[in-house]
Amino acid sequence: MSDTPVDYHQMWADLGLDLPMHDALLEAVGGMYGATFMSQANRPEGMGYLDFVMSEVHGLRIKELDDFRKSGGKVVGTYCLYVPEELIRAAGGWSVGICAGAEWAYDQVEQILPRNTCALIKSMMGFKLGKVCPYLEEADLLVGETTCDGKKKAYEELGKMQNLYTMELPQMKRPKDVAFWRSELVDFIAKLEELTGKKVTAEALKASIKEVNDKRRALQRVNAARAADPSPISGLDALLAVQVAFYDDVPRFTQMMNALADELEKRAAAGIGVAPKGAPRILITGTPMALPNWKLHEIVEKAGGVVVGEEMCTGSRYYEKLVDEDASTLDEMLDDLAEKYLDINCACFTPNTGRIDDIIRMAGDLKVDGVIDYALSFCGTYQIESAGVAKTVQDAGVPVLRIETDYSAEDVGQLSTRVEAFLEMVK
Ligand code: BJ8
Repeated sequence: MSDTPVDYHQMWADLGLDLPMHDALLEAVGGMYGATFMSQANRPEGMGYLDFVMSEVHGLRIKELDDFRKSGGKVVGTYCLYVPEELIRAAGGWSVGICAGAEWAYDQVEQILPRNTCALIKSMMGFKLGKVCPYLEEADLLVGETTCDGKKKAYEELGKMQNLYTMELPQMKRPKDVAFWRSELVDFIAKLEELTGKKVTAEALKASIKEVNDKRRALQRVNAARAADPSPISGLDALLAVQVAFYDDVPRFTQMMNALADELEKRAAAGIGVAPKGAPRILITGTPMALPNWKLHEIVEKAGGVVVGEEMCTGSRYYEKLVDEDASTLDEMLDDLAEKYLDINCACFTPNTGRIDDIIRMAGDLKVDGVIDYALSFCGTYQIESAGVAKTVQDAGVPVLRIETDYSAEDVGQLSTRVEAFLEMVK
């Protein structure tokens, strides 16, 4: 970590970014980050690493990707949890999750996509059309997937602008669907091998399974510490850790998250928290919160609550399940990968009862006072699940607040009022 600021404008220009717009984006995100994260009281010292990563989010990390590519490496950009990072790494590539958490270039997006498209898809398109995302431009290959209809069709448009491969994801989880998904993994390996020029060997895949599992285990430790009252880490900081997990260097991130977990475990044992003991404890479930979407966590925590868990793709769905590490042949490892990945609970599947089971289990483990069901506007799958989720969780004795929103700041006042009333009620 050096104190001397580095000027990355030439690197961004070489990537084809729109420099004035990109400067404006960085300034806006930097301002938001300062106001949202640095104003929190009594943060764990280990968050210094994530503060640093965020301060270099389009700088040092992009330089690392740039250097990797200049030495012959390939970068693969992904948008969904179902795309196995283990396979990308086993083929010698680096995987980066592409952010889609801010409104950008919607005027251009709405010339291609309907206005009533969810914010996540509009943002994914806006970063491309507005030429402000260096991760996108560093990606030698983007990987889409047949999850919701909006994403599926938006990938067709994105594929006209960049090298994009789409994986076909089944919509059910029967044995024949697992077998089909396994065959998609085999095709994906062939695509990756063609891209990187490297064979996916059993040895390489075994190593990458272990490496990615280690990352998930570190996040499990960080999140397990949130069961303490008071929670030793804010929901905002814990959310940030998972958001960063999608694009940071894997071994380095794992090491830093284990150090953070060591600190959190000590804080929990000593009763040190970020909010007073007894502050309303909230579990959030729903659509993912891609960087830099911190809106709902900020609202909850500014209102005096503490978010202690996220049942979402930027939360437990990312780190809870591990790939079995006992396999020794490529075939066995593919079986394990297919099984683990198809076990993720997404509303694009029918039925999706595993999600509700997870919410109830997490609500108990984390001793939550209330659940907030969060759906992006125009996300049909999660919006339709919302009523059923609320009923089952309420029947289990946990109060639920249902929220539908987008990435704009327009409804922050109204949402704050509803969240404040909810926190008052659950206590
Ligand atoms: S595994 S949740 S990351 S698909 S919010 S784009 S569903 S209309 S994001 Fe997702 Fe993979 Fe599932 Fe997770 Fe469509 Fe809904 Fe928009 Fe969504």
